[in-house]
Parts: sequence; C-alpha cells; structure tokens
Amino acid sequence: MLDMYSKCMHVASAFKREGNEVVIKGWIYRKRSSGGKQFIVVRDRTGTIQCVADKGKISNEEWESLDKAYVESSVIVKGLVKKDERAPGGAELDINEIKVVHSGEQFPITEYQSTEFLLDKRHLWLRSQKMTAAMKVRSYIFKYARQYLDKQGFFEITPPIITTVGGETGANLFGVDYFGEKAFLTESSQLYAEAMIYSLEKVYSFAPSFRAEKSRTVKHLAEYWHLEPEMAYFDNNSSMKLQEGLVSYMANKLAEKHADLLEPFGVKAEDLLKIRPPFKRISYGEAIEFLQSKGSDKKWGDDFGVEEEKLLTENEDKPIFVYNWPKEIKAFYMPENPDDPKTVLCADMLAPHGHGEIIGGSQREWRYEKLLERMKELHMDPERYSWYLELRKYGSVPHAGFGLGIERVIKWLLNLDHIRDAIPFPRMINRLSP
Ligand code: NSS
Repeated sequence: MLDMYSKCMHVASAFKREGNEVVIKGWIYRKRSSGGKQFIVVRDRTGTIQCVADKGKISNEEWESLDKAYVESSVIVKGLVKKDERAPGGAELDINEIKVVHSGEQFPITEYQSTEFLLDKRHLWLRSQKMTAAMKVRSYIFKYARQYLDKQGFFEITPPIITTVGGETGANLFGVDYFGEKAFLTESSQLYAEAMIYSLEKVYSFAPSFRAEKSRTVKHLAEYWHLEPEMAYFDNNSSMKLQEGLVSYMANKLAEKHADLLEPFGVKAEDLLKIRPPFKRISYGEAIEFLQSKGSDKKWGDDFGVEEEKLLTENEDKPIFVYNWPKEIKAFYMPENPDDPKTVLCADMLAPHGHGEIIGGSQREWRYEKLLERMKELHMDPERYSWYLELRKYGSVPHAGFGLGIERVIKWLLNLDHIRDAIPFPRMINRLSP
C-alpha cells in the first residue's frame, strides 16, 4: 500500500535513477489510454514524467481508479524508471503500484481561455507551468535581494503596515478604521526605516506597500512588495552604486543558477549576465533634451509617463538612472541640489526596453529647519510628522535610501506583458479576488 506520508522522490531525481524502482507524488498533467495501457504525465514542482500503466500489471481497482481520474487529480506512483529515447526527458516510469489520492472533479481550466477567466481561477491557474516558473523566479528574487544586502552588512527590519502618515504624495492611501481613528495602509516604509538607521546604520525593510492607484496600467498594482534600504552616511551617488550592484546581482544569479526558469519566457540567460555596473546616468535636464530631440513635447518640470520611459530606454540593454529631478514633482524629504536649487538630489532607475521605473530613491533632508520649511511650503501638517521631524533633533546624519518594486523587477527580468503575473494574487483597481 502506498503511504501518503512516507518519503518519496521528486520527478527530476527519478530521471537519474534508471533501472530502479521509485515512488513519486504529484498531479496528473496529461492523460490518455490506448490498447490496454493508460499513459499519464505526472507533474510535481520539479518537472513532468510520463508513467505507463499496464492493465495486466496493476489491480483492477487501481486500473479503474486511474481510468476515472482527471487531469489535476493527485496521485502517488511506484514504478521502474526505464530508459526510453522517445519519452520527454529520455525515460518513463513503468507503473507497479498507483494510488489516486484525490480524483476530484473535471478541472475547469482547459486550453484557450480568456485572461479574465484565468484571473478568476487564479487559485487554480497558479498550477500552470508558466505561473509555476514565475513563482519560483519570484521566490529566488526575494532570496537574492536579501542575500546581497546581507553581504553588504544590512539588517532587515520590520516596519508597521498600519500608519498615520504617508511618505509620498499621500493621495493614493487606503484608509483603515483603527478603533475609530483614521489610519492608513502604508505606501512606503521609508520614514520608519529612517528612524532605524540611528541604531543599525544600514537597514532594509521588505514588506507590502499599498497604493490606491486609479490607473489601469500594466505596471500598477494596488498592493506590491517593496524593498526599501536606508543607509546612514550615504549620498545619492553611493546609493546609486548600491542600487546597480543589487539589481545586477539579482539578474546575474537568476541567469547563472536558473536559466531553465527563464526559458518559458523566451529570456536568454546571456542577456541577464550582461547586466553589470556601471549603469548609464543622465540628469533630468539631459533626459528632457533627449526626449525633445525625439519629438516629445515634454518640457522642463513635467513628469514622465509610459511614452517617455520607453523613448529613454528602448535601445538600452541595461537599466539607466535619471537623476536630480525638479523639486516640484518630487517628495518633501528630498534635499535641494546645492548646485541647482530647482532640483533635488534623487534618482530613478528605469528598466530597459520600456519596462519603466523600477527604483525611486534619494538623499534625505537631514537638517531640521530645512525639512520643516519644505513641509510648510507644501502645506503639510508638521504635527502629524512630529516623530519624523524629531529624528533631525538628535545626532542627525546625512543619509539616503531607495524603494524597489519587486514585481516591476520581475516583470522586466521575465519580459512579462503585465505586472499581475509577477505576483500570485494580484490586487488591482478592478480585482480583489481570489
Ligand atoms: O513612490 S516610489 O517611487 N518611492 C517611494 O515610495 C520611496 N518612499 C521609496 C524609498 O525611498 N524608500 O516607489 C518606489 C518604487 C517604484 O520605483 C516602483 O518600482 C514601485 O515602488 N512602485 C510600484 N510597483 C507596483 N505598483 C505600484 N502601484 C507601484 N508604485 C510604486
């Protein structure tokens, strides 16, 4: 009797055990029968293997339960690994024993289904080969981001998710009723990360950020995972160096260790290996001149949209930095550029081939009076930010930090058409379920 809880082998390892009997646990990926034989392709998280059941070799009971099973029924299979040049992977499993763990019902997803249907059935669609590969890449990106920052001497911190203050424009905050008091879901953990550099010096938070984005674009989520490093005694330049190191590390590790996961997306490992520092740096002023030379009607002071990001990066193979943006279109905490007070000391990293902004970062205003002045200019209520302002009263230091949108990075690295496929359960303006 096949035991559901005893050890078994993964499909990828079974291929290496030719001539041996193995047990695998998985789900039926494909199914057909012909002339006293049933052929099932079984998948687990490592791959798929064809398994052959011979009517004469297994019990009637086993034969019938397999016959009644559906695509996606769960099974435990014991069998002999046999070399077979015609089988995908070069081997197949000759079934000696089989247990259908759960036959279930007909799987609702078949070939050629609409995007909306697949989003409604997201909880099931996650089993598809492409989503499986994307979710593995996501897990590895999380791991390599942490690995890189760990090597650079960072501490990971855990910020609050329910807050009273926004860090950015504040216009896109989701409200929360906090025991009768008005609170918000965080749009950035930056302000809290800034509080922690005074003890830990180099910190990062890796948490969800929430933005009530009204825009229906291919790169906006209402809930996304935000990696936010913050460093004492860093300026905009040293921060950009860290950013290009981090992004290159993630791209290179994926290429070196997981080229197989890039294949379903048509991405070549060799292209990701070319992502190496330094990245091109152009000032906002130079970017405007370049855009105008390409026929754009954007003028100094305008923010960039999809079109501009595309023009700036369509011929690039690596991300680029656009630095020192106009003060009016950037956040209150960014310090004036002493060489050109119309601008602030900041940089956005844009991914190549029009994938858009993946990082927003800056130096932080670390002088109490200057920060207060800027908040008043912007009609912000200093009372609400009193704790944040107070950080500038006791041993304040120059510092810098940035925020990287993990799903934006995955969208770029896997060349996805839409950001929703970089996260298992996307939250967008028109989608809250599953
Ligand atoms: O608004 S940002 O540009 N900057 C901040 O929130 C800073 N407070 C971060 C910091 O310095 N600690 O957002 C940073 C990044 C941006 O470059 C995108 O990659 C990503 O966060 N982002 C998003 N990803 C997905 N969906 C949405 N809606 C989104 N908004 C920003």
